[in-house]
Amino acid sequence: MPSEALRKAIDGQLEAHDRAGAIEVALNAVSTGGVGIVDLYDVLSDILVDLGASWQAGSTEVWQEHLVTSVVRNIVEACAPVVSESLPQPIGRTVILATPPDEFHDLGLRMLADRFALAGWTVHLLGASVPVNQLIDAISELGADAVALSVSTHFSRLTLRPYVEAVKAAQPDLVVWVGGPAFRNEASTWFDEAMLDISSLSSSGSG
Ligand code: B12
Repeated sequence: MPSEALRKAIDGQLEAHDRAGAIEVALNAVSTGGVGIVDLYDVLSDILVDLGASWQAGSTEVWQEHLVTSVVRNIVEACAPVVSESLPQPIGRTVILATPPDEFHDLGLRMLADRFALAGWTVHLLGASVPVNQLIDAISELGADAVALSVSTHFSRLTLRPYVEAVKAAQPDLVVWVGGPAFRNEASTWFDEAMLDISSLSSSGSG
């Protein structure tokens, strides 16, 4: 099923406020429709980005945004068995995923977790608003090789730098990646090695 057709089918279920229908369309697409998990997540991301723009323009109510977001989260969680079945051989590298304090956008991070898993990484998703000392403890305890931090708001982008510096001070050899909507238009003020192009991760979940 091409991405445009999938987008249209999911949009139709969302417009009808049909949670079960949206999940069914998505699961059918990945189980029998030849759609990869990564391709599905790209469609879901596009839906959310358009939703954010529509909310900002005042044409979508906050409750509508919350409803669609929660259906998308349902879809992602419903895909867990498909992701488990598609995992490649482990590559022997471990990544921790988190957002800094007061950054509550964690859905992108959740999708990113699956993208790392589909590329053979061992993944530990800590989720939203993780205090830096707790992240540092988790890095040691879980033996992480890398940390991927997601920020969506400009505010979090500002607080992220001291956060990353604290992590780097405690774990100088750790790879720290940053990403998310707050970097979409202005990545250049960050040091290059902190930016990861997710399309460079293996795409075993696509096609
Ligand atoms: C859903 C949503 C919410 C939900 C969050 C639900 C949740 N638990 O995640 C709720 C309703 C809670 C929310 C709250 C708010 N939101 Co909001 N939200 C969104 C929305 C519509 C979608 C976000 C999303 O899930 N996108 C889909 C995911 C899959 O995409 P993604 O995050 O970009 O992630 C992908 C990539 O970026 C990448 N990625 C992500 N992280 C990383 C990290 C690394 C290392 C790498 C390599 C890649 C990577 O991988 C993902 C998969 O491809 C966006 C719109 C948008 N344009 O993004 C606004 C948006 C992010 N929100 C915004 C705002 C302003 C807010 C609020 C301040 C609103 C308010 N006044 O209360 C609060 C802030 C809450 C907080 N303190 O965190 C603004 C941010 C503007 C800004 N730049 O500051 C946006 C852009 C909307 C807009 N157009 O204005 N929001």
